Amino acid sequence: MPVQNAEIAEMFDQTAELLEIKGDNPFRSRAYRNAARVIERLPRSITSLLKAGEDLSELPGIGKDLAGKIAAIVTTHKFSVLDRLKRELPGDLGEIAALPGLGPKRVKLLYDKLAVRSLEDLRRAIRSGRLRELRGFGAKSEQKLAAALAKPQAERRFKLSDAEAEAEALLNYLRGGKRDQVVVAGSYRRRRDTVGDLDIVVATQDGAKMGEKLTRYENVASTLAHGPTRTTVVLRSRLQVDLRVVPLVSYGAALVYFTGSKAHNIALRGLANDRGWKLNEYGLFDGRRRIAGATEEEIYRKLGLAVIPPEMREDRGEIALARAGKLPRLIALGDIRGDLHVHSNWSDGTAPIADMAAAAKARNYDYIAITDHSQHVTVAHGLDTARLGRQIDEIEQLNEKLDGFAILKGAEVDILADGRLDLPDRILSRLDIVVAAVHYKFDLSRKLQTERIIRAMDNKYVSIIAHPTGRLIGEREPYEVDIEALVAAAASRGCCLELNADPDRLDLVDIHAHAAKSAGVKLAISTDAHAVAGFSNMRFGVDQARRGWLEPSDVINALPLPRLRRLLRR
Ligand code: DGT
Ligand code: CA
Ligand code: CA
Repeated sequence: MPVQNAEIAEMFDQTAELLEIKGDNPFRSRAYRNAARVIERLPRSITSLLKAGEDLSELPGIGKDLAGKIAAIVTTHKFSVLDRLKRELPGDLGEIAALPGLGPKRVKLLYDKLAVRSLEDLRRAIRSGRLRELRGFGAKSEQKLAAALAKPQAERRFKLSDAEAEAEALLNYLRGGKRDQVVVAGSYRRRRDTVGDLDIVVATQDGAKMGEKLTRYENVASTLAHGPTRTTVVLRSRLQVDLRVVPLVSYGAALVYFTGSKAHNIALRGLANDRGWKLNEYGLFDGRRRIAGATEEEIYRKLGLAVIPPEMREDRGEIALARAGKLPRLIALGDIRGDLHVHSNWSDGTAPIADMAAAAKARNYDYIAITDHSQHVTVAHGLDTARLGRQIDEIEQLNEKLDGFAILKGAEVDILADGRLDLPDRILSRLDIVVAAVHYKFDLSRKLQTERIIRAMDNKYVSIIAHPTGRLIGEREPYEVDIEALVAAAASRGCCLELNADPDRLDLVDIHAHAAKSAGVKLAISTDAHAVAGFSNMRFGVDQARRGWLEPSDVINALPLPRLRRLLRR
C-alpha cells in the first residue's frame, strides 16, 4: 500500500505541532506546515510523481531537504524526525494539541505550568480547578475541554475529504479489477460534511473472501469483528470500516438500508407498512415473497416514489416531493461555469493570475474572479488601494489576450470589527465583484457579529459574503451569528452568500444553504483556491449544495457570464 499524500501531510502537521510545543525555531514548523498544505492539494500522488522521476524540490514550498525526507517516507512509511520528536516529548501531547481550542502554544503552557503530559493529567487539572487559573484559559475553555474529554473516541468524526482518500484507496484494493459490486454507503454516500465510519456494501457470490481480504488490508490497525456476512476493522487513521456482504437479489435493498439515513429508512419502512409489506436490508416483501430488492430503483418505484438522490435522504421532506414527482433537479458539477473566490500570488496564493486562469479554462470554465486579500490581512500580503489598482490593470491586460474566457476583477475584502470595509469605495467601484469576509474578531457577541456582517452588506459594492460562519471543521466552531437574520438581510439587499467548497470549511452548511435558497438568496459555490489544485475542491461544495437541495438556478456561478454580470450590478 503506497503512502498517501494525506498521510505525509498529517506527518508534517504533527511534526510542526510538536516542534511548536517544543519551542523550536518557528520557521521550521512553518516550513512543515506549508509543505503539508502543498502536498495535500497536489492533484497527483507523491508516490506516482516519484515513480515518474519528477523532482519534488520543484514543488512550491518544498526544497531539497524536504524532498529527500518525503522520498524517505515513501520508502520506509515512517518519518524519523517525527518519531524522534515523539520520543523526546512525553505522553499524549500530540493528542492534547488536537483538542478544540488548544494549539501548540497553549499545550506548551499546560506542560510548562501544570506539567500536563497526558489526557489524564489534563482531566486532573480541570477537576482541581488549576486550569481555569492559568492565564488565557478561564471557565469557558475549561468547560469546552471537559466536554471534549468526556466524548468517547467512537464519536470522533472524519472530514469527508479525509474519509474519501481512505475510501478510494480501500475500494481500489477490494475491487481488485473484478466485477463485484462494492460501494461505500452510509453518510459517505449521502456526502455529509463529516462521516463517523465507512459502511461498505458488497454484492458478491463469495462474500467470505471479501471480508477476509479486508482484514488483510495494509492500513488495518485492528479487526473488531469478522464473520461470513459482516467484518468490522479500524484503520490506522482510526477510521472504522463496516463491511456487509449481501446476495445480488438484495443488493438494492442493502444499499437503501445502509445508505440511510436512519430517519429516511424509518419513513420508507412506514410507507411499506401502510401497504401491508415489509422493508428491510434484504428486500421489500409481501408476506414471504420478495417483490423488490436487486436495485434501489425498484424499491423506490414499488413504494410509489421517484428515486431520491442519496444527498437528500435525511427525512427533511424529500419523500413527499418524490411521491409528488417534484424532486428538484439538483445542481451537478457539470453545471458550474466558473469560480468566484480565487487567490493568486499577489496575496497568499501560490500561482500567478495567468496560471490560475489557464487552469480554470482547462476545466472548461467560462470565468473566474480573482479575489485576493485586502490590506488588513498583513500575514497574507493583503492588497492596499495602490496594489489593487495595479492588479486591476494587469487583469485588464490579461483579458485582452484571452478568448472565450474572462477574469473578473475582484477582492476578498475584510469586514472590519464595526462592519466597515477594509478598502475604500473608490477602489471597490472599479471591481466586477467584491467578496467580503470576517477574518478576525470571531468572539463578538451574536448581536454585534450579526450587525457587523449586515453592515458590510449595506455597502452596495459587496456582492458575496464569504464563508459566512467562519467554521473550520473539527478545529474552529462557527462564530456566534444569527444566520436567519443574515439570510433575510441578504435577501432584501440582493446580496449573495457563499458556500465555500474547501473541505475544511464547507460553509454555509447544507441546512443554511437550503434556508438561503428558500428565502430567494442566490449562492456562490466557490473553492477559495490558493493554488491550481484548489479548483478540484469544487465537487465538495457541489455535494453540500445538493444536500441543501440547490438547483442550478440558485447558484450564480452556474450562470453564463453576461447574466452573471447583470446580477452582480446591484
Ligand atoms: P455516520 O457513520 O455517523 O456518519 O452516519 P451513518 O448515516 O453512516 O450511520 P451508521 O454508520 O450508524 O449507519 C449506516 C446506515 O445504516 C444508516 O445511515 C442507516 C442504517 N441504520 C443504522 N442503524 C439503523 C437503525 O437502527 N434503523 C434503521 N432503519 N437504519 C439504521
Ligand atoms: Ca457510517
Ligand atoms: Ca456504520
